[in-house]
Amino acid sequence: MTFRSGFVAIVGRPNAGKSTLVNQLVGQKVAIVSSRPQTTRNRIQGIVNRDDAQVVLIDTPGLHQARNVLSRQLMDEAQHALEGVDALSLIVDASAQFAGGDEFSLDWVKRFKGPTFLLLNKVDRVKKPLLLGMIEKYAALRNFAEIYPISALTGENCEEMLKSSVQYLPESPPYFPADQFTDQPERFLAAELIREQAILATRDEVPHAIAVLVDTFAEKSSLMKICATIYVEREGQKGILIGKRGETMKKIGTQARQGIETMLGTKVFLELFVKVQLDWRQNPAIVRQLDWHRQLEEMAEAQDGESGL
Ligand SMILES: Nc1nc2c(ncn2[C@@H]2O[C@H](COP(=O)(O)OP(=O)(O)OP(=O)(O)O)[C@@H](O)[C@H]2O)c(=O)[nH]1
Ligand SMILES: [Mg+2]
Repeated sequence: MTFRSGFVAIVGRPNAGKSTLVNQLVGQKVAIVSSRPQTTRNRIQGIVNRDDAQVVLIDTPGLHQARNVLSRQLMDEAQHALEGVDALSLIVDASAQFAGGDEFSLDWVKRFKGPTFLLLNKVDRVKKPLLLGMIEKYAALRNFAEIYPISALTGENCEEMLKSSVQYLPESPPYFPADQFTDQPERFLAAELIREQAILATRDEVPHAIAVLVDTFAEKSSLMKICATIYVEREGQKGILIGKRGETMKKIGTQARQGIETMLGTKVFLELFVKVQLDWRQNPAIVRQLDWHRQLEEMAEAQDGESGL
């Protein structure tokens, strides 16, 4: 039997369902999901193992026109995700009207010269007779390798689409051990699970102004002790996060702790702080700290320095 392995980047507008799709195919929660656009802030690998293939999916921040330091970093992340991939999947929300953002995404993916799939997502919300027209419209816009209507939420047609993308991967042994499902270290996934709950508990502009950094991640006898700081940009946002008599924070803490316990498979002691960092999305030093690929590189360099390498 031929074994194929390779990398497939998933790109598309914010909220199109990229992270939902990666979680659906991996069968594990690799990336956080929310109904607000611009949830994902880093490229994250989700590893799918099949008998005849290993597909490394790369979830990315949504494609949009960058307006601040943070969104420029998000777009850099999307660009990085294209490096060395074997195939690209452009995912669009088929339940929404075609708009300027879709034009922008179609234009953006032109920079990738390899096989490109078009995924018409959220078909659980689309009347089936409309799909044919959509497929014809996209097929006329670009020479896509394949076009698949899917539902990342229900899983409809996802396995078929995955099987088809395997055909575009080279013959190769797997890149990762079969029990590994992501490249994102647990410490950063924990921060994301906290951010997910903070997004869920707030509205309007607050979700975009939230950043989470883990300060302590230490195993203490039979449990994991995690201290994290939730950053917002304004005093008012801090008030919203904390809520009446601290109720909102309490809820965020409880839900996030449960999610982290499921991920780690151990008991967790979680301590959360909230801090205001004025306009952090415009602050390159803070934005850089959210880039965990860079944080890991810096940690490795510091260690090499210590060991005299
Ligand atoms: N009905 C339906 N909803 C979906 C589907 N896929 C995703 N969603 C919903 O769409 C919203 C956005 O999903 P995400 O997976 O966070 O989207 P994303 O593309 O990763 O978004 P960003 O990280 O912001 O770029 C969530 O509320 C999902 O539940 C689908 O197939 N059907
Ligand atoms: Mg996402």
